Amino acid sequence: MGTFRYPVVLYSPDRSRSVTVETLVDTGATYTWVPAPVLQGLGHQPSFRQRLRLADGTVIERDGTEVVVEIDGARRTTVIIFGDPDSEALLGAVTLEQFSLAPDPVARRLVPVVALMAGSKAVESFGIRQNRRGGVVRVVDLRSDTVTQPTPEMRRAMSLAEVGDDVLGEDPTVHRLEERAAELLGKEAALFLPSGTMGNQVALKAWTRPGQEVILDARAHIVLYEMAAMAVISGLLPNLIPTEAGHFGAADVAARVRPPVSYVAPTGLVSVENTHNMAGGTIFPQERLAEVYDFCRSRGLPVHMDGARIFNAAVAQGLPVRAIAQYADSVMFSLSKGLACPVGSVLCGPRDFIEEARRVRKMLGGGMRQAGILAAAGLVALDTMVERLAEDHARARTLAEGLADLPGLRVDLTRVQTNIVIVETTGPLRAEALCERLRTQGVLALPVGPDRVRMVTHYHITDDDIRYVLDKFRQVVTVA
Ligand code: TLP
Repeated sequence: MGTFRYPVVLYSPDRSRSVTVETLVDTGATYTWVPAPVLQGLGHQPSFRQRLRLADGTVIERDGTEVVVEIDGARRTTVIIFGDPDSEALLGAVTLEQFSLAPDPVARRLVPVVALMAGSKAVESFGIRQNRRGGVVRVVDLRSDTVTQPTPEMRRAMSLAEVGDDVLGEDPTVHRLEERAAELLGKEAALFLPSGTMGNQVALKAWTRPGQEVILDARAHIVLYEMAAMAVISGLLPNLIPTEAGHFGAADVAARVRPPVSYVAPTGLVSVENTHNMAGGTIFPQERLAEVYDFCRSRGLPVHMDGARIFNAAVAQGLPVRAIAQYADSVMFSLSKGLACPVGSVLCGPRDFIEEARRVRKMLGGGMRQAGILAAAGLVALDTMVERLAEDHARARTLAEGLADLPGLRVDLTRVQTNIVIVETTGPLRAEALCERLRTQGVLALPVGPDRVRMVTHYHITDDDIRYVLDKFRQVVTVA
């Protein structure tokens, strides 16, 4: 045990360049100091958040990434923690086991890890600015839960994933994810896709034929944010239901179903969104879903659910996800939002529908080859990231309640049911300007209308971040 100088060879991310640094190695804590400029010079950037347990039991989060290093002639993949060596003596107190094992993707075995620490300059290069005293100004990114980074466990699973050519049906990890998803949602089969948009559009095309109408909410993601794909790809017309909270009943559908006559476009599908993004993460009430589904069945109309955030709906209602999915013939859910995967969504439904969806996915260029690398993260997400969504919901609630008290802002607290908070501006400060002011204070939010700002809580947002955001809001709304 002790601290001594030691040569460490560090490689650039593509391994084309290397630098040897003589650095202090602390054998007790198995960490090494590496000056930030060295890491920056090699092109390293933080790529995930790492939870660290200090000797006193406190858990902190820091950015990290993986680098290949050579120590004593042996190459290994190791974790870098981005911190500020001047102010953070704390890593010295990190318990050994936090850093003692990590998978080596090349050797496919666990190897000892040396944690390296980069100074605040490297953190700055990630978009986090320094204040005048040299401390770090943090950035709290509430623009979307899509900004989440894969967890270290996902990265490990990805690096070790068994893969094959999925277009040839030979990727065992994709198969495992599809089987797991189908089982969880209570459907016969499932299909892994690169995005939620593709999942929705594949479903629309697989259920309908050109020249039909789709009944759905007027602010559905499929209507507002999918590039008119239903018209372009599938030749469909939307038949819109204007809603306040994103949900509707059987009577609303009944009023829009076209009669079977030769001079109107027939209704081909009904689509629901749960949770509803633009209504503020609202849950489609179970009784209404059941009512819509029963009505559609009686008319022979399929129901698709854009369940990008269905796990939020399930956790918030204390229901198994299949209890929600039972009221739709097909359900698309996203892995890359609150579940923190880098890429991916899954479409679940009857076997013959999924077979057709597989053909449509290929037609749209969504057939992926060694996709098990991505599916591996999905499997970790389903095991580890679902129950914790309750934390995001609690934080969204705290944020919404704090904002509701501020002048010039209005929040409909009845709509804050999951991880989304939509705040309306009521004074002269409009959404764009408010977001710009917040940005200069290190808080990122998304304007979703002239007077509406959306904030989404997620895996990287802590209780302290919420206090910080409320504090910054207080400052920016009280400055004229
Ligand atoms: N939503 C994104 C943006 O596109 C608005 C976000 O930041 O919330 N359905 C719903 C309900 C969604 O919210 C989204 C993405 C999608 C589908 C599409 O998923 P991706 O982005 O994977 O194509």
